[in-house]
Amino acid sequence: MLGMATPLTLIVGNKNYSSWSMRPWVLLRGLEITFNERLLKFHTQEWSDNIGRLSPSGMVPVLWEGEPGSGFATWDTLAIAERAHELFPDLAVWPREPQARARARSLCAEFHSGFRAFRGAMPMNIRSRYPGKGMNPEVAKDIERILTLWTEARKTFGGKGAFLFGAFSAADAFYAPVATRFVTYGVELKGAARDYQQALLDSPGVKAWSAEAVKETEFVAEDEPYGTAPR
Ligand SMILES: N[C@@H](CCC(=O)N[C@@H](CS)C(=O)NCC(=O)O)C(=O)O
Repeated sequence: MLGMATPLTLIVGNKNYSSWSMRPWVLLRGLEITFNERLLKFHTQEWSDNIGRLSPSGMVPVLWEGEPGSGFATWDTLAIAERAHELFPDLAVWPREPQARARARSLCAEFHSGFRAFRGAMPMNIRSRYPGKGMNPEVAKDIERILTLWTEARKTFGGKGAFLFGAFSAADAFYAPVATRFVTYGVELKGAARDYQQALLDSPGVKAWSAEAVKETEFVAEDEPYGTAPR
């Protein structure tokens, strides 16, 4: 694992549900960057007692350099990816080739600000299986666009590597929760898109996050449009 003088701490939410938290966690882990984790579960006393101090935006994820709460904070997934890029210039958080780097940023930004139908109807829920749920014409259009982004990036920039831009990068971390959603909602992929999805699911960061997600038992109603709260 690679380290740096100032310790890093990532504040995250529930691993089963928090797709935004998953992204920087998978990115740092995938690039073998050493960091501490502080998990605040949604709708708990621990969340209410700490979120104001640990998150300037009141949301997760947040990356702290130094002491969480008094060190230097970077919040929002896109900003965290950029901060990691600056802190670890040798690690290729973004692809090294300028056009590939620009395209990787486009893919992340497009997901960050878009795909609302898909995100709303198929919220991340790693431990659950709801095949067929959430599909409608708007969601199908979003999925088609995602698959186009994946296959074009693989074809143009993938080279011999298994990821969107060859080696694992922030772009893959951004689409990790998409790969797990396709499993949850039984969206079957074909060809290059399927191969890429599998490479992502098999990548060390995604495997490690998912292994912890499936052990969680908390039921968060707003992320469970198809589930029933346990009694
Ligand atoms: N644009 C933000 C989105 C962060 C976000 O929506 N986080 C959710 C969890 S996945 C959250 O903190 N929700 C708690 C709340 O809104 O109170 C990012 O990219 O980091």
